[in-house]
Amino acid sequence: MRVFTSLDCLLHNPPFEILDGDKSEWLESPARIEKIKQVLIKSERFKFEQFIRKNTLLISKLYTTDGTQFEKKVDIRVSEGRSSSGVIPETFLHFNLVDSDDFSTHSVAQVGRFAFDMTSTITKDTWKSAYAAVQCVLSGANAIMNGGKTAYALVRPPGHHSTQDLCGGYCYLNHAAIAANYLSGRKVILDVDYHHGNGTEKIVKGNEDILYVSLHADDDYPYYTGHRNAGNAINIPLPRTTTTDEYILALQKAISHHILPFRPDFLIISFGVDTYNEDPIAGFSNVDRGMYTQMGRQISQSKCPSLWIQEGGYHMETLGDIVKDVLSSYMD
Ligand code: SP5
Ligand code: ZN
Repeated sequence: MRVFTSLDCLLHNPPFEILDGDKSEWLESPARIEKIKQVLIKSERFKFEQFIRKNTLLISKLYTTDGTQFEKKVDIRVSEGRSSSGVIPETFLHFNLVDSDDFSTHSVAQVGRFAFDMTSTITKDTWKSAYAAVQCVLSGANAIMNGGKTAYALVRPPGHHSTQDLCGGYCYLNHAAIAANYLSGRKVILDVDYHHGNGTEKIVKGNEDILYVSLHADDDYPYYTGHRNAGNAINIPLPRTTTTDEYILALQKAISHHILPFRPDFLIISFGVDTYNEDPIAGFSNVDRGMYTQMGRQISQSKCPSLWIQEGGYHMETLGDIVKDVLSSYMD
C-alpha cells in the first residue's frame, strides 16, 4: 500500500485544548503520525512516499464553491505575527447573532468567524500542516485514479469536521470532501471515525455523484448533526454500548444496503480509529482490538479502489497497531 505523508503535517502543535471545561494537552498531537509511521514502516507492505502535487489554486477550487470565504479563511492561516501558542477561537459568529456581514478585525473575531468550536486553534504552523495534508490526500487520490487499488494518506490535522468555511474538532480543511470532488465518477465516502463527519456531510450535500455514509456515536460530539439520513447522507448513529459484533454488523449492512448498490468507482474512507474502547475522548466501551481486522476485511468487500484518509484516533499506545490491523486485513 502506498502511504502519502509529509513532515509538514507535524508542525501544527497547539499547546493545549479545553476538554470538558478543563485545560488539557492538545490530544491531536504530531506524535500520532509518528506512532503510526513507526509501526507501518516495519512492514514491507507499506511504501512511504512524500506528496507530489503542489497547487494552491487547485485546493481552493476544489474546496469551496464560495471563493471569497475561502480566501478569508486562508488569510487567517497565513497572517504573520501570531504568538507561538496561536489564537484560540472563543467568541463565535452564531447564526442568530448578527444581521449583516459586519465583522471585526480583532484576531479573536477573525478566528471565531471561521470556527464552530474551541478545538481549532490557529498557530503560525496551522496552514502549513493543513496544506501539506491536502497535498498528501491529492497524491493518494492520483494514485488510485491512475489505476492503483488503494492508497493511504497519513495526515494531520484531520478534516471531517470542517465545513467549507468553518474549522472545528481539530479540523481545518476537509480532506474527504476535497478528494471526493477531485476524483471523477461515483464516490462513496465511508466515515468510520467515532464522531460524525458533519463537515463532510455538509460540503457534499446535493452532489449526486457522492454518497456519504457514516457510522458514529449517537449523542456525542459534534452533538447537533448525524441523527438521521438526509439526501445523499446515510447516518448510522450507534449507542455507546455498541459491541465489536454490533459495530461490524452495522458496517456490513452499510456496505450491502448502501455502498454496493450505489456502485461507486472510488471509495474514500474517513479513517478514524477513535472507536477503540481505550480512546481518551471517545466512548464505545465495548469495542475491542478484534474489531479492526474485521473492519478491514469488511471494507475490502466493496471491491473498488480506495483512498484511506487518517482522521481521529488518540490512544497513543495502540494507535499504530490498530491502523495496521485495518489496512493489513483490507489488503489480505
Ligand atoms: C477528528 C476528531 O476525532 N475530532 C474529535 C474532536 C472531539 N472534541 C470534543 C471531545 C469531547 C469529549 N468529551 C468527553 C470526554 C471524556 N472524558
Ligand atoms: Zn473522531
